[in-house]
Amino acid sequence: MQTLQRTFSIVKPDAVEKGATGDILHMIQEKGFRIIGLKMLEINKQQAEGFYAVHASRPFFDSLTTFMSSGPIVVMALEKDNAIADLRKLMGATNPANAEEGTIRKKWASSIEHNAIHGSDADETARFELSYFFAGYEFCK
Ligand code: 3AN
Repeated sequence: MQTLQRTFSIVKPDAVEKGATGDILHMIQEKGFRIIGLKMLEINKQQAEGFYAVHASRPFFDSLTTFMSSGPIVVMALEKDNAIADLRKLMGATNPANAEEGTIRKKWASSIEHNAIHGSDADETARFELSYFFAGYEFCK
C-alpha cells in the first residue's frame, strides 16, 4: 500500500557550489515529489552538530559538520507516496563510487563526504529533520 509521506532533504554545500541546485530540484520533481518547503541558508558548526547529533560518535563527525557549515545549503520539505524510500533511491549510495547510473550522487557527488545531497532515512528522522529546519507554518499546501 502507498502512503503519502513527507521527507526532508538538503542540497549540500559541494552541490550548491557547483551550481547543481537547479538540476537536483529538477531530478526530484521529475520523480513526482512535491516541494512543500524550500529555502537557502547557511548554518554554523553548532547547528550542523545539532542536526547530525546521531552521528556524534562517528569518526567523521567533526569533518562532516565542518563541511556542512562551510557554505550555503538548500533545505527542502518533500511530499509523495513513499517519499522517504523513493528519495533515498533517487539519491543513490552514500559513497558515489557505489552509486547507480541515473542517481543524484552518481551525477553530482565527488566523495563519500562531498556527496551532494542528504535525505531522511526513516519516518522518525524525517519528522526531527523537518522540524529542525522548518516551522509548521512554512509548509505550503
Ligand atoms: P546517508 O547520507 O547516505 O544517509 P549516513 O547517514 O551513513 O549516509 O551518513 C551521514 C553523512 O555522513 C553522509 N551523507 C556523508 O556525508 C557522511 N559520511 C558517512 N560515512 C562517511 C565516511 N566514512 N567518511 C566521511 N563522511 C561520511
